[in-house]
Amino acid sequence: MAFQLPNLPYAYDALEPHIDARTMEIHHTKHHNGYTTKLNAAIEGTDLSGKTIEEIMKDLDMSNAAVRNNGGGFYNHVLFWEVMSPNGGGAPDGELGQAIDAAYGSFENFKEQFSSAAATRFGSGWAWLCVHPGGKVEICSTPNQDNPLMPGVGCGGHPILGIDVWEHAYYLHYQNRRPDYIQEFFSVINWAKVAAYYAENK
Ligand code: MN3
Repeated sequence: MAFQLPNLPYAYDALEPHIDARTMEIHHTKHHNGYTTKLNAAIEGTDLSGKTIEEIMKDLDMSNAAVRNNGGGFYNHVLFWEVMSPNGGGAPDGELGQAIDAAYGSFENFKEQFSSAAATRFGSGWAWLCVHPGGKVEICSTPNQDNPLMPGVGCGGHPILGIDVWEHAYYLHYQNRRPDYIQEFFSVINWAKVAAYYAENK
């Protein structure tokens, strides 16, 4: 069974004005679709075919550039769409909120450090909030389409929140103003979904 491009859980214009409809449509139908197609081509007829995307990520041969780039691209964007919502924003409460406070002192300090990780990622990549077994959370960042599930990326735990800082994620609307895009991303974070990923993977 080949991997399929998932539908977005909202309309392309649902995240306006924070993320514009044209960016969302191109990002989903061109970029994510491209990673999906190329991932399927890369694993067809290999022993990776039939595995889940998480299995493929965790056992990845990092020298396999086609699966690293396109499998990462597939997985990362599936998470990205899910952790955004037109009803998003605010701050997490419950056990996720407590874990963030325990690690970073306050939500405001977490926001500052997460934003810094996203802003200072040189070139293309992602910033993440991950959870380690036991429930500790950690911010980290990876280049290109790498992610924390991959072996040896120096960014541990299971990702529960990710922001795409490739220019294709923001350039149409924000041009070179990546920090403005990161600020607006916080207005669409679906903390209920992030909390669910936290509970599943802690
Ligand atoms: Mn992208």
